Amino acid sequence: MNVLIIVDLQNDFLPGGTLAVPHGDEVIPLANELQRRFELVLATRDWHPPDHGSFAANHPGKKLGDRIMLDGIEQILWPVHCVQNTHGAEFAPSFDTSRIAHVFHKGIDPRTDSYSTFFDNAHRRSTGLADYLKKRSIKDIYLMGLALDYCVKYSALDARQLGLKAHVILDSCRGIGLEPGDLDRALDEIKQVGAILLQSSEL
Ligand code: VGL
Ligand code: ZN
Repeated sequence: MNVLIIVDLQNDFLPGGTLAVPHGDEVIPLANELQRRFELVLATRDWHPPDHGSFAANHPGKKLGDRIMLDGIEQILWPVHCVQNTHGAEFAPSFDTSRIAHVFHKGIDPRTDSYSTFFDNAHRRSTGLADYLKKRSIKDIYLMGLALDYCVKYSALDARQLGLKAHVILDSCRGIGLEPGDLDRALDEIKQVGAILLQSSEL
């Protein structure tokens, strides 16, 4: 069975959102179109409580982009984004969610961030996606969405660690690019672990 996993197409990651990924909205028509070519469509949502430790606003004296230690691991500080049950955390209005079989949530624990759609950044807590795939004997996944250099990248790395065949549909992703070169470095890391980069036209 071929599976499409659509990562974080939420208002806060789109232009006008609090953690807008440049040109993030451009992948929505592709997300809608690509779903028809897959037997199973899954999606993820970044889903933070208001007191989440990745928000700069929750660390007086710290600013956006600062790096701190959070529960034993390094954490970049972000703007408040994707707070549970707020408009920013909702899927983009033009994103067709009718074919999504299950939505996995991540970043729920206030003390640990979670970029990957499989595990939190400390690899302590699972989102349930790995078990979901295993139960259905799914060994092959296709990833798309936001952001290429965070959630998509770490999902591809974890997928490989789990022994899954992981594909990243490049033209269906956009990155944050906090530092110059981040996007190229993300692509290198994705390739290095043996994930396959492809374009939607090759599907
Ligand atoms: C993401 C930064 C913080 C992402 C989530 O979805 O890529 N990036 N939280
Ligand atoms: Zn987040």
